[in-house]
Amino acid sequence: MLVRQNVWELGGDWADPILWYARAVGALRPKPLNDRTSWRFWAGMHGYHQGLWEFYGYKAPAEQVPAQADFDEFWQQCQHGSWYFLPWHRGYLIGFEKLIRSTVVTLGGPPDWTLPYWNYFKPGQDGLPPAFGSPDWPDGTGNNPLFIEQRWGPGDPSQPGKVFVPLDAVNLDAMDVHEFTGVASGGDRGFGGIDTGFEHGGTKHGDIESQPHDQVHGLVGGEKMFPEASTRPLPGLMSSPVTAGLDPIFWLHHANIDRLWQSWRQGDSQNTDPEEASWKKGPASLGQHKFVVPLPDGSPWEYTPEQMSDFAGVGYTYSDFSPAGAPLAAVAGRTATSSGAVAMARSTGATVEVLGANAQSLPVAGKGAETSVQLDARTHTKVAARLAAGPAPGARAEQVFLNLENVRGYSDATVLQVYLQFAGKDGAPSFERQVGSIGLFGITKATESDTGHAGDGLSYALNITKPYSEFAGSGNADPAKVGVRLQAVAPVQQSADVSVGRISIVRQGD
Ligand SMILES: [Cu+2]
Repeated sequence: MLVRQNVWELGGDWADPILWYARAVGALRPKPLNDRTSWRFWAGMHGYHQGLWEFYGYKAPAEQVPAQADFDEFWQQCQHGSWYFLPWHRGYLIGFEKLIRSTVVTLGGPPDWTLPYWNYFKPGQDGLPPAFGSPDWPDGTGNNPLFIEQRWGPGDPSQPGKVFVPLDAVNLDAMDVHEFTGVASGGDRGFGGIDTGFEHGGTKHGDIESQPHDQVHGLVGGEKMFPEASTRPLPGLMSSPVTAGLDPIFWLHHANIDRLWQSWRQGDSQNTDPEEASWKKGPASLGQHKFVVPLPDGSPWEYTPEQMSDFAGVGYTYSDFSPAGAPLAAVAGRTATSSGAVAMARSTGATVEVLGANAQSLPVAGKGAETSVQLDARTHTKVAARLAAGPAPGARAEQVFLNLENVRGYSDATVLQVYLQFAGKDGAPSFERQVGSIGLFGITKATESDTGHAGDGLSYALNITKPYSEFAGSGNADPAKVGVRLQAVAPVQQSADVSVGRISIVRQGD
């Protein structure tokens, strides 16, 4: 059995699996764009953007993209904002790992090469693995193919390409959500996402996709700012789905997300993959695009979510399934009933009701933005009573969500920490809680209208049940106004035109 290992624990910055990965990447990079086994062909299967690829030197203007038949069959397949997010990426990783392994063997390396994973949550491992942040090979010669200059996330500006994941911007809250499939209407998005057809760029991301997947993309890729106020920021490769597959770290990040999927399934008997035929058989069963990647010999391999869901049959495992690799510090926004037990969230068929919303579209620039949501007093009283009583036997747990709807703009790397400010009655001091963070990975694509997409932007749902319970149970809560503060991890440029169309608070329950 092939075992995918923790990249930080392979036995050195340039341990053999990393060195062979670098050699394979170096061998696949110069291959023609239209070769099904080239580095760039594989990145194009995730997403493609002619302008950015040419600007960054991944495509010469005269170079031909794959012939139409190959382009249509293989390219631009990545599933985001969909319950296919996890299974599509699992098959994509399996195919990629086979290609790298066969390339490693051709170069004289080990026949059991496996893709390592990067678990940024594990203490001391939040930094980009050193081999990826060094312009040089271990012998000091340059041109290390694992090094990418266009990583503009947090780090030491004197060492471009070497970044870290700030742990206060990421969390594993999704691991406590028991339902795979979520709701699109403002409640829980589910661990794995909402029920869609083939969805290359959906606007409502599932819980594990939103966090930590999207955040890590934007935090590693970052963006380059320009002094001219009118110039839009440039996304780092990892910051946008149309360039992410070009960065060799992409695959180690996705191996970690893939690991978390299996870790979730092992974590609780309630955590199961969808049973619907439309999920199991994939979009091909709906008459839509199939999931297909080339094998190392170039022949197509079609796969279904059902095959990907059978973990015993996928041909690999992981060295460790603990989500963080160590106990995690408690996080503020968790789902909890008044008794402190984790609420069981049955999303399907639940009632979703709006408690209140802010008045108008909110521009986000510089350090962030603030607004407030006025709550309907009667609905608030009902929610407060249900949260205090806890769920009746067999009933759904009452849950509360903060929705950030129709977020638009041109800054895929932006990460916003989200805070709620609750006011007390009669001038009692307000208290503030961080309730999560959102990463705008995919926002440019979601903002531009194209065939099949209206340019509605991305929409997020954060579970605020715990802080809301605290607020509602405080005895002198003033529901007239709940403050919402968005704090940017890195300043948001004016030219990026980031805005939140509407911010609402909704309840979900019976
Ligand atoms: Cu990704």
